[in-house]
Amino acid sequence: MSNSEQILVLVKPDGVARGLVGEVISRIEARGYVIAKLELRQATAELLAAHYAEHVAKPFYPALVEYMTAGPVVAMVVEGAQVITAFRTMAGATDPIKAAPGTIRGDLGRDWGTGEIRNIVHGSDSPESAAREIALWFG
Ligand code: DAT
Ligand code: MG
Repeated sequence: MSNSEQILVLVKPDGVARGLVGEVISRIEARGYVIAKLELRQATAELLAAHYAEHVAKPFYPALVEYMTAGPVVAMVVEGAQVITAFRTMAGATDPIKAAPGTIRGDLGRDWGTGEIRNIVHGSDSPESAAREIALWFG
């Protein structure tokens, strides 16, 4: 029996625009995880409202939607045992200026002075979130 799990990973519009798709994929592959699905997508406000349901009512949400619809994202399903915990550790803290060196956000991100947090990647935070988000993006 396999204890493999899946996570939804997004390379966000800043990551795509800055040419960091390969870097993110390289880190995932170098770690030994498997990309099961991958697609370049333009997120819509409707998709994001479902994806970020927990944040819709928060003051930063309008800026988050503007950021996330500024250009295409690369959506991926990544597989492997404990991949959710592993990818969240690889991504680093939500705010790139607090993310540890060695993480995707800590190595590749910064505060751009635009007001919102641009942090290159999304990764589902639990098996339940992953199942919900994979259904939203790839269902
Ligand atoms: P993560 O992406 O680390 O799972 P999250 O789910 O709490 O973080 O937030 C989702 C996105 O929303 C995050 O990537 C950027 C934005 N965000 C979260 N908290 C924020 C805050 N306090 N101020 C501005 N943007 C925020
Ligand atoms: Mg989150």
